[in-house]
This record gives sequence, C-alpha cells and structure tokens, in this order.
Amino acid sequence: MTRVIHTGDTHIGYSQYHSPVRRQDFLDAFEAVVDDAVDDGVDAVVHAGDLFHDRRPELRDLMGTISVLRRLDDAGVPFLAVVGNHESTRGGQWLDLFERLGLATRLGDEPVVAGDTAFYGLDHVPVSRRDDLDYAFADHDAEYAALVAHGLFEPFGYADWDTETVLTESDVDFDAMLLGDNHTPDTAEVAGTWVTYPGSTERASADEREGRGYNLVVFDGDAAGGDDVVEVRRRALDTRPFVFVEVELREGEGESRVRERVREYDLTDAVVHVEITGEGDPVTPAAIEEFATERGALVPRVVDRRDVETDGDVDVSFADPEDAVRDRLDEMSLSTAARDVESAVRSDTVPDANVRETVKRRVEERLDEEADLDAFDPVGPDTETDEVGGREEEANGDEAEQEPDGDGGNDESDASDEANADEPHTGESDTDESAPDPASTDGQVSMEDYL
Ligand SMILES: [Mn+2]
Repeated sequence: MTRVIHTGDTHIGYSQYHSPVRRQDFLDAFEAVVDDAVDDGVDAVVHAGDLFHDRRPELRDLMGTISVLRRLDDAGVPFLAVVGNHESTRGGQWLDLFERLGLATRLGDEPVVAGDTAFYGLDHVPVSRRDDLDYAFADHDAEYAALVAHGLFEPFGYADWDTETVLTESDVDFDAMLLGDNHTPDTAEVAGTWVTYPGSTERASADEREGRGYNLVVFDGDAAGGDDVVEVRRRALDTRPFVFVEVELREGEGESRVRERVREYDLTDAVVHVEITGEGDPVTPAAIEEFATERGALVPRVVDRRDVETDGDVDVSFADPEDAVRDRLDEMSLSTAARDVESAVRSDTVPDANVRETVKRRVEERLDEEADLDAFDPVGPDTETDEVGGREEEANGDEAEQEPDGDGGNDESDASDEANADEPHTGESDTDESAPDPASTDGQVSMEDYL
C-alpha cells in the first residue's frame, strides 16, 4: 500500500492584489499541506507543478520554500515533483536546485518508487511541441504506477491534452494520473485509469470560489472497499476567506444600498469582492472599498458591472484606417517583437479574449529562442518584411488556437501580471489599475489566467 499527498498549483510568490499578505498566504498554504504530510507520515508528497507563480521567484519565496521542504525532508517524506507552465524557465528548473540540495526529486521517464508505487513525471509541454512526445517510460517492478503531469487534460474544463492518447501511447500501464494546472479539483476515470486534479491550494483568482484543498491518494489492492486499486480522497485546507457580495441595484438605489449589503457580511481579514449590477444611481467604488476596509477587509474590490455611458462615436474617418495605422507604424522603427505584439492586439483573427495570452506567448517564444533576441532591437523603416510574416502567422490561426494554457476565456490581466513578474519591484504600483475598462481594473483575473 502507498499513501501520498497529491497537491499542486501552489503559486508561491504571487502577490495577488499586490498584497504582501496574500503573497505570504500562498506560502502558508504550502506549509499547511506539508504539515499534514508530516503529521500523517505519508509515503510522499507528490507535487504536480506550479510550485511557484512565475519563473523568477524572489529570494524570500525561495528561502521560504526551502525551509518548508527541509521540514518535509527532516521528517523523511520525499517530495516528488514536475515543472508547471508558470515556473518553467529556459535553462535549469528551480526544482533542479531543490534536487541538488537533496530536498526534492524531479520526476521524469524513469520510475521513482515510494511505498510500492512507481511515480513518473511529465512536465508541462506547450501544445505546439506535444506531437513530438513519445510517452516512453522506463519499466518498473513496483506494484502500482502513477504519472504526475502538468497540463489541461480531458475530460475536465479547458482541456487541450487528450488523456486517452497519453494512456494509450505510454508504455507503462498507469493506475492513476495525478495532475496539476487546472485549479478546479475534480476526479474522473479514463480508460480504466483514475485522473485527478487536487486544485490550487489558495485562490489564485476570484473565480476559484469553492474551498481549497489537496488529495490523499491511496494505492492499495483493497482501495475503495476492494472495488479498485486507487482511492482518491479530498482534504480541505483552511485558507484566506473570500467574501462575495452581489448587489443588484434598483431604480433610485445607490451607495447606501451597497453599504447595507456589505454590512451583512463578516469581512474580517477577508478578500472582499463586491459586484454591482442592475439600475440605480452611480456609485463610487473607492468609497465602498474604504467602507469595507473600515469593516476589517484585507483586500476590498468593487466592480460596477452596470453599463457605463461612453462619449459617443469617434468622429474621425479615414479612407482606409488600416492603411493609416500601417503608415504610422512604419514611421516608428518598431522591433520585430513589438510588431508581433502590435499585430496581436490589432488583428481581427485573434479574439479579444486571447490577445493577452497571444502576446505573452509570442514574446516568450522569442525569449525562449536565444537566437531571437535581435527581434527586440528597433528596426528602421526600411526593413518591413517582418510585418508581413507576422500577419501570415496569425492568419493561419496557429497562435490563437494553440494555447498550452487553454486560456480561451477571459484573459483580463495576465499580461500585466507577467510584467510584474519580470519587474518585481514595480509590483506595488498597480499597473493594471490604469486600464480603462472597469471590469478589468479590479486587479482580479479569471481562473483561466492561472491554470
Ligand atoms: Mn497553476
């Protein structure tokens, strides 16, 4: 019999809402999981990726993580892990550092045995490179086998990775796939194999409404009352309270009604989301946020979803506006990378919801190809051929459709979040607060952004 704690999507280092308290919360959640593992004496902690929120964790996040891993190691509990999309770096992985320190084992195509189960790993692989995967795993002679992987697998939401293909093409017969990436916990059976997500351990987005937790997975011939060899049980974590207040204003109602609704909740130390819909008078979100703070909220966020009146149509016309834009762009000596970004933003073939992810991916791909760093140098107005290439690329829909994160949904502030990740010291400046759309100025992003 083997008993392991299966967790993932810890997102350590995430200063959600630019809050240092929230940043600590993500590390605390990891610590809580490890505490349970030590108390329980499980055979291993299996981590399915996204231990860190981004590829450049700060020193304090690394030190915090190391001290938690050290506690686990002192208790003799192995930490077996794979690399997720959020933390993946171009060179070595942070996980390799922990392995070098003797605090972790990076799973791969060779079996790592804990109890009587062989564990294998599959790091996150972008959709564009999945065709090259051969799912070749070395033999094992353990009783059971499990594949730990990071990605969006069928049959769960946002899936872009076919689980049956993985299971069919693998040369090891897995009893379970222990997954990370999808922050919504769920378990299903695919072709006789249990596939399960434990979900994130702290809410990385306000869309993650249900309680957080992790899985306790038991490999045992008599698991699940003898009906199976794998049993997946979910355990809850005590995390930061999130309070959601929905206020639908009627004609004539306004700020006082919103306050009245907010007052109905215990806001102590909570992240508070107030959403205003309906009719009624204008409300100043800042005033409501101040009110929530006075009532003990850690982070108050107010979003007014009511239609905001615009200044009417823009009264400018060009014979061919696209042509005018192109002319202006030609004068700007933009780098190839900047043109990539510009074309993704302006293109008709990239759906609005995918723009941020597309931009992020294009820049990342250029960064990943060391040889492509020239693409960030400004080019003169004479070398315009890149622009055509850029447009062709998006015309065939490649970028927009092949999204490893499956971020087909609402990508409100992923890009600004990445910007913060690259420049941690500007993280407090709330860059996303300056965006014009009220729905995207709450510093909050949808769940898909954090898968
Ligand atoms: Mn994640």
